Amino acid sequence: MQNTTKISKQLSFWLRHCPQDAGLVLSETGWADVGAVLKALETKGMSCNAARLGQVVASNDKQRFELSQDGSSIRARQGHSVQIDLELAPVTPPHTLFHGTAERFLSSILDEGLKPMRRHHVHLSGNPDTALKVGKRHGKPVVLLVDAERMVAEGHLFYRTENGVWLTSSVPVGFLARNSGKV
Ligand code: HQG
Repeated sequence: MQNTTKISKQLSFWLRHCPQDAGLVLSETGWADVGAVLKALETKGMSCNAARLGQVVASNDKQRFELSQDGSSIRARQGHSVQIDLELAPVTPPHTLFHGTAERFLSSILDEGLKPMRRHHVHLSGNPDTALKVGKRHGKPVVLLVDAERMVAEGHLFYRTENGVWLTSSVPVGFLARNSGKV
């Protein structure tokens, strides 16, 4: 059976960024047909059946995907660059959230604040450890503190995905700090 991580990475690519690579069509809310996904995996030499796909979804370390109740559709829970509506309702965040990034991005972040870059939203973490891991993906990590409480007071909206990632449209620099003080 095909390696779980390999299937998971392929699913992330298709369901977040490039459904056309697999001939998939996502619904407005990001769902793809499981039968079509299994066929596409087969074409890529990653043989998989519905039960195996269920295991890949259930065992995913960050719970990146979800299956519809009847098992006929699958979608990514966050991280899209393709335009879809995740149907999330705004929720009140904890007073501080965290963003892990790399040192080399700091000067640009200081100029522009946090921007979604190629995704739909800026991704924030509920705790500094998770943010550190996210930052390490990009280089020497830095964890920024986000004054979510004041952002809410000033009208910014926050969303929380089912796998615990906090999303917002952007974070202006005035809401950012480092542990040592203001950035
Ligand atoms: C940086 C993973 C320059 C930003 C994680 C980040 C997350 C700027 C990078 C999810 C900037 C974008 C997302 C600015 C932001 N100037 N750089 N103005 N504003 N940046 O990968 O947050 O494994 O798109 O700091 O767990 O690192 O994919 O975002 O370093 O939840 O499921 O631009 O990806 O989840 O990088 O990670 P990304 P991210 P998955």
